Amino acid sequence: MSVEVERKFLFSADTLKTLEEIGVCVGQRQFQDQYFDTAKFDLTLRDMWLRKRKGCWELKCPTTVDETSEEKSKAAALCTRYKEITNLPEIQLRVEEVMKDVCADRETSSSQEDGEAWLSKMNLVCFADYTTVRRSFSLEEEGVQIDLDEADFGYHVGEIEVLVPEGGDMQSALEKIQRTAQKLGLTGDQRVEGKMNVYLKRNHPEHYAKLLSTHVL
Ligand code: V4E
Repeated sequence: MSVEVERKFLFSADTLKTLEEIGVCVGQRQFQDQYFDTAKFDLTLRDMWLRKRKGCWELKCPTTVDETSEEKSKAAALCTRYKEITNLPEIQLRVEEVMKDVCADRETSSSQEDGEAWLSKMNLVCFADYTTVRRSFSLEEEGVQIDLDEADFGYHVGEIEVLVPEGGDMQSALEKIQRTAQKLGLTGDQRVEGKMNVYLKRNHPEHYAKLLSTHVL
């Protein structure tokens, strides 16, 4: 399991020009994301994001932040950190833990479920469905990837991303992101909204408001 550390940014034609000068475009791809939760938002209110992308399941969960002074820096506050789980039985176990109180009558382990029966068993339904065109760039800085995303609902956002193996060097990842942000000339000191914020605000304002009021978004 790895931890994804990332900083989002708004990009312009100038950012793209800089990126083409300092990095190498390593590809463009398109993918559909479908996100799942219960009608009461049991997962997302815990900042857990279950999605299916290109036929694969992924669960993003919060990490416990190491409270060193460096990690309390302004630059670190612009970054998010999430554990990324891609192993389906482990995803099902994590979801099951959350649903313990919600679904009283589960008898078998969800890892033995066929197909997607586990979704209905845990009352999970799709609440967001969108497609992204992503251009990815790599830099000389080792392990840094930059993605420029264009979502089909008209929102564009970039992200600087470093994957840290569990227990790996978080500080070095934050520094790599900070150096990359400087190279790109990013000056903003506010967190930039992700695709999901904008999608929910437009399509599911009640869900969005709940996430805001519980400080998940
Ligand atoms: C973690 C999260 C959500 C799930 C989507 O995560 P995100 O990184 O925005 O999506 P995407 O498509 O870029 O995934 P990738 O390909 O990088 O894995 S939706 C909301 N969150 C929480 C969250 C937050 N609180 N603040 C910010 C700035 N982003 C996400």
